Amino acid sequence: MTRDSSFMKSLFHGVIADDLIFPYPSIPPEERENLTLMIDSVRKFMDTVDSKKIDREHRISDEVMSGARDLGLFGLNIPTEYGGLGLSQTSYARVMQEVAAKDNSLAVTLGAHQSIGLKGILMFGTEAQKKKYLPRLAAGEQLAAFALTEPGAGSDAAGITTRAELSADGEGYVLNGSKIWITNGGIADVFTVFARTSPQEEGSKPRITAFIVERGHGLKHGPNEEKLGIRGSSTTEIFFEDVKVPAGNVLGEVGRGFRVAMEVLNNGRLGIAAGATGACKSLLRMAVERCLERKAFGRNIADFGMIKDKIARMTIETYALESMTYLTTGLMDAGVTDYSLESAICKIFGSETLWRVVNETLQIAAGIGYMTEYPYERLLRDSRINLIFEGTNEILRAFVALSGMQGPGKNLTEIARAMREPIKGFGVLSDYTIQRVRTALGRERMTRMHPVLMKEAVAFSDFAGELGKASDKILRRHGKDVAEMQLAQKRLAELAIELYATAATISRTSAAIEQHGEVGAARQVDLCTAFVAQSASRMNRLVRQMDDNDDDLRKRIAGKTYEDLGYPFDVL
Ligand code: MYA
Repeated sequence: MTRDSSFMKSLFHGVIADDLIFPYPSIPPEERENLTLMIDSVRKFMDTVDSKKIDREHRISDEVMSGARDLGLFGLNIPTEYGGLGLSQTSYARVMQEVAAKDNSLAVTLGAHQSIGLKGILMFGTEAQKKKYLPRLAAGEQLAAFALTEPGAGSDAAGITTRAELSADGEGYVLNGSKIWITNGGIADVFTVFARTSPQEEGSKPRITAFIVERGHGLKHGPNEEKLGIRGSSTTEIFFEDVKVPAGNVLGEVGRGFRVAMEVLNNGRLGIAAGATGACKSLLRMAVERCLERKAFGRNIADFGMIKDKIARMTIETYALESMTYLTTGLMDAGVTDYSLESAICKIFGSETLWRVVNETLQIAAGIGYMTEYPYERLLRDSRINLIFEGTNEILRAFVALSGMQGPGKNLTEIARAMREPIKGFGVLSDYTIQRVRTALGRERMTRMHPVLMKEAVAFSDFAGELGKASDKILRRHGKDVAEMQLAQKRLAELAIELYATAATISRTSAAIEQHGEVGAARQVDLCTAFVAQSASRMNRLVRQMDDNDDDLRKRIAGKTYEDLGYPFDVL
């Protein structure tokens, strides 16, 4: 396997790239030592943060911002030569996990700054751009924001209409348009802005260019939006009215800005998974504390089976989320360059796990969970956004399925061509036959797990075969209409999400057994066994529904409800 291989893209091809995910990534000892110290300081600092006050006042106080600055929290992922801490992806995620465990408004402010706001400069900036912008961003003297979304372009990122035209003197670009829901919009000084640099033409994809725009260039922002949650973070509209940006502020190549946006988002989505991991762990602690102190029918509620079931599920899913998040950051640290599917999967799984965990924690807290005096309802409000921003979970499911099928799809096109020219196409046909036979016979197996996890690995390998078969079948059945088959895409994406979570959990647990022995790692083995069993039953259902489903019925019902503009029936 090479650095540009993706574990999940290989899996869609029916290949289990064991060597990418085994052994489970670990942090080098010297980095671990620094990270432990850092985590300790961040925890102490976060204990001083009053989240209730932030939520009530709709702003993060100057003291909190300055405490974060002192700890270097604005320059975690910026290399030391530009004044940052130069943390690896794994250490960055681990620190953001601690911040999000305590306060989501601060996590989102720091995340919008580093995960996406300045990430374009890190990934695509020239040396001059890095030298100019990164030191002040690292120190937290300036904040960064990422400006892509527009009123008519949310999920459809390529549909933006903000224009950038070459200025009359040819020395820069003039930007006109507006962006909405920009995190840090009211407080940032440096914006990564995406604008079209080709005229708007019916049916043709625009050429998009990324720019570094300074507030001083003339960009304006609207008032802070009133939001359901993460109320301490700043979310505003921003406006460009003849904003002149020097040509030296083009980020990456002119016309290649869509790629900049996608690569930044691929990277940024892991911040949500890391934050969700932190939030889940802290909710679990709160839920357990509540279970142990609350009595009903003369007993602790922790004794009741239905409560134990909730706590067990929350623990199992948090374990799987943590496993996949740090598998992915480990892959990135190892230099793997294509992690777009893995990071989208982590974002979906992370945001949905957190949503279930926060909901169950509130349920365990029951009456007090609903009262604003306690933190549960705020945590519920704060968590909801994760299913929406950095790509809604719906568009990301479509992305996972379509992007995953792209490889097998290309294969099928080549096969079709080869069948028209059987002699020239012999190589392609025989390769394809070998791959299909391999998949059909189920010879692609996970082999590098610890033997204790043999049963789990067999389940993984079996369902991995099903993913290959399912994508093949969907592509043959729908051809190029597959882009319209969203329910098939959803099932395929869900199968892929389950598989990645399963693989990560097996890999991490294998490493735990190797390190601590079977007895020492017994708890992790239980979590892994339970997760894989639950996941396998979900995968079974998904595979069955690939052929046996009521998609058409549901689409018909939705169609009628649209026609009636809602629900038309009354009992009386
Ligand atoms: S920021 C705004 C977030 N917005 C989005 O995420 C937009 C979602 N939409 C998209 O991603 C795209 O429009 C989709 C494609 C995917 C739908 N990596 O024809 P195409 C390539 C690499 O499919 P479209 C926010 O919310 C593709 O291969 N390449 O494109 C901030 C093709 O290449 P080629 C990719 O149909 C909130 C080309 O692009 C990718 O137009 C603040 C065209 O593809 C990819 N992913 O749409 C967050 N996708 O031409 C703060 C496509 O070569 C977070 N391509 O074949 C803080 C966190 C911490 C707190 C946590 C607390 C718990």
